[in-house]
Amino acid sequence: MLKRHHLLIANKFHEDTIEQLDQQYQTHHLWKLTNIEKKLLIKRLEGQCRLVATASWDTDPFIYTLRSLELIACFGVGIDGIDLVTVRSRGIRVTNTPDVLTDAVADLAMGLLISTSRNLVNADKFVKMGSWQKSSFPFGSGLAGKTLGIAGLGRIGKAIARRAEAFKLNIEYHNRSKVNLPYTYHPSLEALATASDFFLCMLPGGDVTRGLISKNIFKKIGPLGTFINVGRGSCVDEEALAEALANGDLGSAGLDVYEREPEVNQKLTTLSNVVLLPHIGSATVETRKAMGQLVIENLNAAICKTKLITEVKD
Ligand code: NAP
Ligand code: 8YV
Repeated sequence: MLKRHHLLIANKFHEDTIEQLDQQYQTHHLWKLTNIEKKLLIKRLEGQCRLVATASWDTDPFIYTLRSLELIACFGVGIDGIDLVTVRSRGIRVTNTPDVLTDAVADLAMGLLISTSRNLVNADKFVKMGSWQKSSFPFGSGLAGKTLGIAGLGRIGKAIARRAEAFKLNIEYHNRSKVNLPYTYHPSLEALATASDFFLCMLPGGDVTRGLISKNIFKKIGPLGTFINVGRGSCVDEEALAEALANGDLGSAGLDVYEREPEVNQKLTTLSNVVLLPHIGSATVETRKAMGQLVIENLNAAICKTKLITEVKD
């Protein structure tokens, strides 16, 4: 019944979901086309297609050339890949996939905390390279009694805090506004960094947070401290981070996200005091399936003219 509706898919965000969308809609796979072919497709779809599906943190700007566009259904919660100025000025609605990925991302953040504090990646190499027979592995640092500072105590930040409580960490945080939870609030990132043994960024991307975490923050986290980023790479001055890790201003780091993914600052890849993951916060089979389901439900709601399930509101 829905097959008569056109759907423009910007990128290959999740194969299983795209297969399901292919069955329900007349889909058009934008990422497979040359620029000339894209232009011709958009011209052909004008007036007939009003729906786009895309990854949330990255999209193809060609989607905005479709003047009949009414809804962008994003796969992902952080919508920094979407041109908010354009969508607001044209009244294009946007949906994302909050909550269904919160547990997976919070689990990964805890994984990075333990990997960095106990040096797990180097410990694995130590055993595999036969070094255990020749020397002993250096001690790590414990979590219990230390302070975890969370920049961005939103849905995922709170889920991390709940997990961290079980590890006996003391939780402090910074947001633009205070939340009603018994954690210490800091009105600035600098104050949070000063208080933190482990400073964890769970901030969204976009212009407002771009480059907020820089040299002065790393100095305040300090030579015994750890910086974890599971939010967005754009929040961080990556060059300053690599320098702080190399010169000892910052003790260690664990990163899931980067300034220019999938490119990673070459300096970071040569350091042994940083754990680097390829943006896998939500990458479990179950979570990606749930994210895809939410994309489909939002598109179906738009077609049926019922309330969108998870519309992004300002
Ligand atoms: P959320 O519930 O909207 O939480 C965002 C938090 O950041 C809020 O508490 C917000 O509080 C705070 N915040 C926003 N802008 C700020 C600013 N300029 N200064 C200080 N605090 C600010 O979102 P979420 O669901 O937890 O997701 C957070 C982000 O995680 C996403 O946007 C995405 O970038 C990232 N993410 C990464 C992965 C991964 O795979 N690594 C997966 C999912 C999500 P205030 O509004 O009070 O400031
Ligand atoms: C990505 C994420 O969407 O939800 C977000 O904001 O960063 C991730 O879940 C995921 O990598 C799929 O592209």
